[in-house]
Amino acid sequence: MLIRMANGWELPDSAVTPEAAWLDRRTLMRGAAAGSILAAGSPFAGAVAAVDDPSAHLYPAKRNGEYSVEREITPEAVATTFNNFYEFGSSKDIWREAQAQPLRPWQVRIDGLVEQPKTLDIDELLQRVALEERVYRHRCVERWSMVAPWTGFPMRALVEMAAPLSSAKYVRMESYFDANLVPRNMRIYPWPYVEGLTIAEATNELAFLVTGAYGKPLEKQNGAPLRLAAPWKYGFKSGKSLVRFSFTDERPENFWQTVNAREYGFWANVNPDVAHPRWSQKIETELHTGEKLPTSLYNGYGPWVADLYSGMSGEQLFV
Ligand SMILES: Nc1nc2c(c(=O)[nH]1)N[C@H]1C(S)=C(S)[C@@H](COP(=O)(O)O)O[C@H]1N2
Ligand SMILES: [Mo]
Repeated sequence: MLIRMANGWELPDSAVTPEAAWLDRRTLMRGAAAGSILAAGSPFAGAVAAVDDPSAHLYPAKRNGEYSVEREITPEAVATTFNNFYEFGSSKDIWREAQAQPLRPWQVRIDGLVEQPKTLDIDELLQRVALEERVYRHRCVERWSMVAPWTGFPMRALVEMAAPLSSAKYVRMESYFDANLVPRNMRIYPWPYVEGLTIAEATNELAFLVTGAYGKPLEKQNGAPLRLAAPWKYGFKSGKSLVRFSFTDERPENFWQTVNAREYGFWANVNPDVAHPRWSQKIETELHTGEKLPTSLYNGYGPWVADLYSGMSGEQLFV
């Protein structure tokens, strides 16, 4: 079945249905129950991933207390069964389909305006960085939110390894793409998934490359083996299953911008006072409780990132 696209490319209807209809607590709790069965040893559980993953011994990593969140951490079973990962379908219930995502061998290509293009093996990369755990808020443009204990390393470390030339202004991030894994009805999308940050954003201390969560290697549905967490921006900025970092002097056009430029832009910083063309952004629904909570400017991370945007009033910073 083809998704309905009234104005060309856009998020499907599920994204605009009032939460009450789709963010059904019982559905989530059923997901939660499935999650606990998983933890008990289905073939998709972390235990099996640990055997295949040469870096599994790096988890759990020590928590960095500087990024604590006053809200409760979202239960793992919820965070791993309610996901956006369009490569595997447009519903939130794609965690089973996402098990088709390969994790090893995994090479990360670094190219563009750098001293020397290079290819890094994920496990070599993990040897060269210090993993830490950070508890971050995560706010989707569709108005659901969660709090996740990610494990990873500052993106700044990868930028330093890349040694970009001074002419580089942006980093374009590309997600893994295998047309054979994408369901037929999703093949019309402009793959691969692409996102971008300015170099200043990518080297801000909050920009975090995630390889694990909940004290274990990352689950496939959350973007294993390498995804971004840029918690002051709407969730779509944080690309999953990243394979390529290209340094460039041109602002990258991201996936959702290509899909619908009227509704999605480059900056996509969280702001409760700037509505999406089809819905207000003032309130978010906490995934595991269904509670409606107020959204904060920069998702509460203003002290870290507000300076990045001073004097940029001509830019659409919140779209
Ligand atoms: N490659 C890829 N990355 C992606 C997406 C996607 O569809 N494909 N969805 C984005 C969106 S809209 C959100 S909200 C987050 C969801 O992350 P989570 O499922 O781990 O909560 O991933 C982002 N990264
Ligand atoms: Mo999202």
